[in-house]
Amino acid sequence: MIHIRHCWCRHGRHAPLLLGLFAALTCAGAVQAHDGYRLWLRYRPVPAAWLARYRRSATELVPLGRLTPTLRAARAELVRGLTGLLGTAPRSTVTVTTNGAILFGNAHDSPLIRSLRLGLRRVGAQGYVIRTLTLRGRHITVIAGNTDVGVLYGVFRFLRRLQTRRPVNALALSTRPKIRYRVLDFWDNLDGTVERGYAGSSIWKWNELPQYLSPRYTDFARACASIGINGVVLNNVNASPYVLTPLYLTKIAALARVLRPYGIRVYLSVPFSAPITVGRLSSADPLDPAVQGWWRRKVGQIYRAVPDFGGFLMKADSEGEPGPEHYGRTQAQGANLLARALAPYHGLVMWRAFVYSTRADSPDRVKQSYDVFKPLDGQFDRNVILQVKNGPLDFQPREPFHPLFGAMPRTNLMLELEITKEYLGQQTSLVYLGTLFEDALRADTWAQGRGSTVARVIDGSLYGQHDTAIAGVANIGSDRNWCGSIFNQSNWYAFGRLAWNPDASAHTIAAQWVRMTFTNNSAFVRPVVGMMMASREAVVDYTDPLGLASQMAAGTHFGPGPWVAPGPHMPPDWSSTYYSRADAGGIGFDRTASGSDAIAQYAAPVAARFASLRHCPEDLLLWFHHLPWSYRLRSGRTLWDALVRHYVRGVDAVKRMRATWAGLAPYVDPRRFRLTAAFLAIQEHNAMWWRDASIAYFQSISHLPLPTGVAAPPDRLRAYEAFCIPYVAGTPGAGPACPPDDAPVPH
Ligand code: BDP
Repeated sequence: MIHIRHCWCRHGRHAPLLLGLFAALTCAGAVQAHDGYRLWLRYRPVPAAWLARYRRSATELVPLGRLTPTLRAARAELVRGLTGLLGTAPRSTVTVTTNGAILFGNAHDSPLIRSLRLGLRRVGAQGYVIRTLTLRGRHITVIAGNTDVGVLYGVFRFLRRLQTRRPVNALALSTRPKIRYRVLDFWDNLDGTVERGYAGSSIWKWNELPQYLSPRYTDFARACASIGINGVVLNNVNASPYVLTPLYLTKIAALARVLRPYGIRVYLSVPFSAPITVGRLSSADPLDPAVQGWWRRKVGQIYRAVPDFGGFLMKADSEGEPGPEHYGRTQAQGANLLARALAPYHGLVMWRAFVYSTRADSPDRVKQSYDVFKPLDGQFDRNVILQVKNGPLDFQPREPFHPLFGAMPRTNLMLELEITKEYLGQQTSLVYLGTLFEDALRADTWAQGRGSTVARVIDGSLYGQHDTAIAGVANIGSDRNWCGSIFNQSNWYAFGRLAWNPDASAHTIAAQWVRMTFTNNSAFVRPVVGMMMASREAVVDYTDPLGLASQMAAGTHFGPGPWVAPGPHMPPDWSSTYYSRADAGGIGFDRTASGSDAIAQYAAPVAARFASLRHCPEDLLLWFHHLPWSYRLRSGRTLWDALVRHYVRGVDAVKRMRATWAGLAPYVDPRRFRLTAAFLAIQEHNAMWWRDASIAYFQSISHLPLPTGVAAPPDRLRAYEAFCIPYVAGTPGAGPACPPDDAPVPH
C-alpha cells in the first residue's frame, strides 16, 4: 500500500491519500491501455518475483517543503506510477524499495534535504539526485533537486528504473541536463492543420481555448517532462500573424498555465512582417524606431499574459517568408531587433539559419546558409541562438553535418532536428530516428581539433556558450496514439533523451523505450531493438542511397520522384535532378574544388576527407562527388551495380522487419500488433515502389543492364512518373496536380 504523508513541511496538513482511490482511476484508464495513448508511461505491474528481491513493506510518499504545483505533479506521478507498477501483484503490500519512505523535494524549501548533503550543487537548476540512505534508523529513498522541476525529472527517472526493471534498492544517481533549452517545435497552423504532421490535426484546440483545457494537454506535458523537454514552440515557422493578436494571447496564456507545472515554457513562431500585418505600420525594417517600439510593446503585452514566456522562433528570408533582407539589413540586424525587445524579460530569439530564398542563382543551394551567416559571427546579441538544421540541405534521410557547426565560435548555435518523418516515409514507415540524431550529434567538425563534435558545439563545451539549446520538429497530433503510429513515439522519446544527454546511446534509448512501451521480455526486446536500429539505414537504402538526396515527389514529399526536373513552377533547387545530377556519364553532385566547392566550408581535415575519393564515407559519396557509372567502389562493384543493390537491400530489410514482427505476436496485445503489422506491410509496398521507380528512372539515364539476379521493375518508367497521390496528410493546401481520370497505377 502506498501512503502519502506530508511532513517536515512548513505548511503541511495534508491528509494521507490511499492507494484505492488511485487504483480506481487507473482501472478506468485500463480499457484504453493498448491504444498507444499512454506512450511509454504505461506503468504495467512489476512481477512479484522481481519485487521479491527487494525489501517489503508499505511505501510512504513524503513531499518535503511547500507543495507547489510542480511538486504536486511529481507526487501525482509517483502515485500513478507506483500504483500501476505495484498493481495487481499478489501481495499488494509488497513495495519497491525500502522499509521506509520515498522523500522528495526541493533543497531550497527543505532544511532536511539540505542537511543530507546530497551534492546537489553539482546538478544545477534542472538536475536531481536520487539516493538510498538511512535516516533516523529508517531506510529511505530521497529524490531531490535544487528546483521543483529537478525533483519532477528525478521522479520520472526513478519510475523509469522500475519500468525497465533496474535495481532500486541502493541508488546513488546524480545528473543534470547537458543542454539548457530542450524544445519541441510544433509546425501547427492556427486552423488546426499541421505542416508535415502525420498524426491527425493539431493538439492545440484554439477554438476551445481558453475556456476548455483538454486533459490531453496535461498528458502531453507529463510525457515531455518524463524525458526532460522544457519548451514548446506552439505554432508553425511559416507563422500566421494572428498568433500575436490579443485574442490568441489569452489562449496561449491558458496553455502556458497547463504546461508550467511541468517545467515547460511556451514560445511562438512569429512572422517578420508582423509590425505591418498586425501593427499596421508601413514597414518592418529592423532599424526603424517605430518598428522597434512596436516589437517592444508587443513583447510587453505577451509577458503580461505569460510571465515566463520563452521567446520567439523566426523563419525569415526563406521559402517566401519575409525577412530583413527586404530592407537591405542583415540576418543579425533582424535577429537583434527581436532580441532587444525580449532582453528585459530574459526571452530568447531562436533565429533559423534555414535561409536560401534570396540566392536562387547560387550554384549550390547547400552552400547558402553558411555563406549568409558565417560572416555575421559575433554580431548577434547574447539572447539570440542561431537554429541550424542538422544538415546543410533539409532533413534528408542522410546528410553530412551542417558546416556552420564549429564555424561560429562567437555565436550561440543550436541544433534543429526533424522528429516528424517528412522525408522518411511519413506516418506509416517504421524508422527509428535515434540513430540519425546520434549521427548528427557525434559528427566531428574538427573546428578545434579532433573531438569537436556537433554535440560539443551545442552543449556549450567547445566555445563556452551559455544559452545552449536543441529543437525537434514535433511529430505529435490529435491521433489517439499521439504520433500516428506506435513506433513514431520512439522518435519523440529519443529526441528528449538525447536533448538531455547528447552523448547517450541511441541503442540504450531504444531498448528502454521498448521495455516501457511494450514489455521487458528479452525475447521481444532484442529483436525489436534490432529492427529499430537497422530501420534508418533501410529507408536510406530504398530512397537515397550512397549520398543521394531529395529524390522524393514534389510538394507532398511522399514517394519517389527522381525525375522531378526544374520547370515554370519548380525552382531548380527544389527539383530532384538538380541534386542527383544524373546523366549518361554518371551521377552525383560535384562539391569538390572542381565543382561547387561546398567542401571548402568544412574545417580542413573534414574537407580533405570528404574531397578524397579514398576517404570519403561511401554513404556520402554522391553528395560530394559526381562519378562515372563504371566507377569501382571499395567492394569492387561498379557504382551502377552498387546503386541498384542498395535499393534492393532496402526492400529486403523491410521484408525482414515484417517477418521479425510477424513472429512477435505472443508478446504484444493484438491491437498494437495488428497496427504495426499493417503499417509494415504498407512500408514494404512503398519501399518496392521507391526501388522500382528509382531503378527504372536511373536505368533510363545510365542505359546499363541490371546486375545479375536483380529483377526488372514491373512497370515502365512512364507509369511511375504518372502515378500521382493527390492528397497527403501534412501538406495543407494542394498536393500535386493529379489528373483524376485514368492515370496508370503501378502494380
Ligand atoms: C521543409 C518543409 C517545409 C518547412 C521547411 C522549414 O518541407 O514544410 O516549412 O522545411 O523548415 O523541409 O521551414
